[in-house]
Order: sequence, then structure tokens, then C-alpha cells
Amino acid sequence: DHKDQTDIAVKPRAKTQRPPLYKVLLLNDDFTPMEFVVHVLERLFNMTHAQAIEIMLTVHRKGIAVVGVFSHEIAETKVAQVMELARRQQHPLQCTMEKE
Ligand code: NFA
Repeated sequence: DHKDQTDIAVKPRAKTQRPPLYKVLLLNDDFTPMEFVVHVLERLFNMTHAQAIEIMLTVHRKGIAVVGVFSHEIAETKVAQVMELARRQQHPLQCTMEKE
């Protein structure tokens, strides 16, 4: 009769909106001292000394690595902070961001 129909689960029509995330990337160069890169990673990306060494060596060996994933505003701030620390010490270290 009218009560014996099987219930069908239906997804909500509107998909939940999530803000896009951005990878912050650090690039290798031949001149920036390893210890400066480690300092930057500890200071700006809240890494332990061991984590910072590991990521620094990945950039050194592979040319590039993701150092964090953030909202657009936070990623822009992190990139600007890395570039400013490098500029102040006259190191050519480069940092950029890309949409995940
Ligand atoms: N390649 C640099 C060196 O040998 C170290 C470095 C690592 C630079 C990661 C930039 C990023 N001194």
C-alpha cells in the first residue's frame, strides 16, 4: 500500500562550498645558506628543527617542495614574509604559491 515504499537517501542538492587552498612552494637556488632556509621554515611555518632540515633538504635535492597549505590570504602573507626575510639578508631565496 502507500506505506511500503523503500526510502531512498538523496544527497542535498547544493554542494557545500569550501574555500580554495593554496600550496606555498619553496624553490632551490645555489646561494641561500641551508641554515637560513631552516631558520625560515622554523620561524614562519612552525616546523621543528628536524622537520625544517628535512624539508630544506627536499628543496635542495628536488628543486622545489610544498612547505604548507593555506587559505589565499594566509598563503600570500607567508610568501611575502619569506621574500622579505630573504631580501633583508640579500639571499636569492624564492617562494611562491599555487592553487591546490
Ligand atoms: N641549495 C642551497 C645550498 O646549497 C640550499 C637551499 C636549500 C637553498 C633550499 C634554497 C632552498 N646552499
